[in-house]
Amino acid sequence: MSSGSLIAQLDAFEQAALAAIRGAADAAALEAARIEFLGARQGKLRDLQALLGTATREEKPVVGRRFNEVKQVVSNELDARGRVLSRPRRPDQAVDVTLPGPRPAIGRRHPLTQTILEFKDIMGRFGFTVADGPEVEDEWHNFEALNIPADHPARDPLDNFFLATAAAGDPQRGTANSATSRLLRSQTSTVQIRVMESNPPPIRICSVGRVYRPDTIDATHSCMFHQMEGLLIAPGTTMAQLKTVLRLFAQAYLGHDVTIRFRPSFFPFTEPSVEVDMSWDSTGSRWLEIGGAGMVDPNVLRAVGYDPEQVTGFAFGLGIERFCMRRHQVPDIRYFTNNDLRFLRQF
Ligand code: FA5
Repeated sequence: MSSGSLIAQLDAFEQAALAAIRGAADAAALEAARIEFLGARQGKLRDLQALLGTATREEKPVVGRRFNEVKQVVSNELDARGRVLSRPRRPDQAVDVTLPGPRPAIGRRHPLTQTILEFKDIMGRFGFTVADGPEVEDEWHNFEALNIPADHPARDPLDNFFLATAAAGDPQRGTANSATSRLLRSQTSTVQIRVMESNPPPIRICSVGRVYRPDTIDATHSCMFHQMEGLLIAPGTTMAQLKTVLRLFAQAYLGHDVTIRFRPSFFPFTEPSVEVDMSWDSTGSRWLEIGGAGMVDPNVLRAVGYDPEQVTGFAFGLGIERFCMRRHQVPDIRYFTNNDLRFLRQF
């Protein structure tokens, strides 16, 4: 082949390649042009390169120079067009105002908050109104009025979070011995006392909130957890009614496959007292304690100014985390406070 026709072929290649590259409307079209003209296996330039061998010794320098030049020009054009296509388009081209906007990420309630709301709802349907009490309590409401005298082991400073905020001049600042000591409440039973102190019977309340205990943390124990207290004071209240309310409550929240069992127990503020367990699943092979309950002790009724000859009542305190764990089969209480979004997004 003469050098003239080889040069002409290179010129024609250059024109066709540049036209295809400049006309590429997007990255895919540009890539197709690259493969067609510069592709290492089937590109047109590769075919022309194969023809270079047919040039004579004298023609080779001219044809070779033109070949390299064409290759360079086409490559540069390819790069330049690539940069243009990857540039962000003008806003009026990029935004289609008729499309719906991006959805904002919507948060959701923490599983324990969901549980608390549902607990209050169920108790409302049972006729219990919601009462509240402070998390920082005095010893009267946390212990004394609940028939837990000063020498009771439950008041051990090592078993409670006492605060170093006792009244000024108190030599026992922040210790359990001080009559003015304050502590983070260890149970929601404190609210029983507050409600009875300021309301005459009959009473039918529930109270949900945080309680604090320096317990060793494990799969079912935390040092900050939630309880729901229930208190019903009315003439003729019986233990059978208490058990029925607890069973109906557990079934309302967990469904009818849950089994509740009662074990005789002791609490200073109820007599008789029971501890309440629930089956962890339908196999019935594992039980988890969910609360304590009993008939309000006459000493408690006296402490709030009620006449135990006139009124009776029952009370219970349930662990909210454990109900929530059972409902969702959460194996470890620590998931609730780890702030792992992969866990929280499941609720
Ligand atoms: C009480 O706190 C009593 N005030 C309950 C009560 C109220 C009895 C009214 C009688 C009348 P107890 O310490 O067992 O009881 O705790 C009640 C429930 O709280 C337990 O059954 C358990 O479900 C939950 N709980 C107790 N300790 C922890 C903890 N460290 N972490 C998570 N949940 C706990």
